[in-house]
Amino acid sequence: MTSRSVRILLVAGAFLAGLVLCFAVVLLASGRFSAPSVPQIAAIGGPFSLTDQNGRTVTDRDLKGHPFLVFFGFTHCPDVCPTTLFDVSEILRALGPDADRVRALFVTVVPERDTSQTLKDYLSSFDPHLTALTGDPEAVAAVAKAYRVYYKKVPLAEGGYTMDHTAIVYLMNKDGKFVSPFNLKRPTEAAAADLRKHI
Ligand SMILES: [Cu+2]
Repeated sequence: MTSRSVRILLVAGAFLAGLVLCFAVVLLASGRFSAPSVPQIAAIGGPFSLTDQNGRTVTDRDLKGHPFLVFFGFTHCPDVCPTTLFDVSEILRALGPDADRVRALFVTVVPERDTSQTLKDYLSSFDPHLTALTGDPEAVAAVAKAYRVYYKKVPLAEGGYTMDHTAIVYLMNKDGKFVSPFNLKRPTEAAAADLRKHI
């Protein structure tokens, strides 16, 4: 296992541990384990305003009425991001005409390098339903925080840098509420059927 995959696992592990902890705290705070309402793990996500690969503004309001997948990364990512975007592309293709009723967002964590034009070039390798988002570093940081996404610049021995980042794909429902991490480690048809349920 490369040190990169170890780091990614650590980041994912820390996130899930945090999620479980939140969940436990909510249940404890509610005073019983058979809480009547859905626990407040829905605090993932929220309002945002970013710019897509065509230079258009996209906000959370544009997503209302559509379930969506959202994932954070960067175009120079050597493996996780392209693999994820490929998997999501396959799912969108499997959805057929229903792909128009869902959204799939890729948010860069390196907005100073990943401009709209860079994102547009990058997306040409993937399904045309994908939207890539960039913006002011502060706006991106705020969205990442809302999704509890961790990212950090890591200098490389040979010069330049790479990014550690949370590799979770989030499934959000058509009201913009967090449903669950979206599992890509399953047959494409099963993942597509899962996403279709939320349309
Ligand atoms: Cu990546």
